[in-house]
Amino acid sequence: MRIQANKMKEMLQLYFIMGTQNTNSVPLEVLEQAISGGITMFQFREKGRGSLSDLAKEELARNLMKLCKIHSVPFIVNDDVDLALAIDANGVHVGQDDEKADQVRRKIGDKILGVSAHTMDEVRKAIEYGADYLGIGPIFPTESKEDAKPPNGGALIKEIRKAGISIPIVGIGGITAENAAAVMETGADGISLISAISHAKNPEKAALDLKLSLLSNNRRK
Ligand code: 3NM
Repeated sequence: MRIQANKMKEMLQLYFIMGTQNTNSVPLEVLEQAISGGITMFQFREKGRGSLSDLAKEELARNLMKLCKIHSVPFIVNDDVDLALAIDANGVHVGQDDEKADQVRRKIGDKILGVSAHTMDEVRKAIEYGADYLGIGPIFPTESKEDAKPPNGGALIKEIRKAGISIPIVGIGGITAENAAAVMETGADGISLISAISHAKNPEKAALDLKLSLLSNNRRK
């Protein structure tokens, strides 16, 4: 059975993304601290200069996933469908330049499928192709993705909601504890981020601060 939208929205609240290229520390330790700080989902995104491949990538993925399993944090693999299937991850996230979402859906059955979208056309296609959630960004300028588009994600999330589309949405790009509430106000169900946690001196505190900023946003509603 495909994941239900309300359960998906809960998982998206504080969605941490990381690969070895995003930290100078030990990835397992960063993830462990992020989990202690309260992240609700994790994506393994091993991409860009100096990233691992083949067996080294798979071994790290397995170790990170083990940690997530212990703490009941869903584990998503970015782009690499074969890896997600080989290790039986909870799902896959693809961008517009990766394998097409309808093909991915056929391969992964009922596992979670996330799709990055940057236009209304991409949003509608992703939904038609079977996305369980959309990643919309960048909301703010980001240094974690070399080919990131100009920031405009906040406007797109508002447009999606104005069109009456209720699919679970997570905002991405330059999100911090200071601007997280503004992202939620556009109509997002959660925030996803790399550097706000992976570059933090204390990833546990960074995750906690992000969590608190979401809680204070809920109270204002
Ligand atoms: N995707 P940080 S922005 C992985 O716009 C990714 O689709 C984006 O990293 C998109 O939280 C981005 O450090 C990088 O800004 C997010």
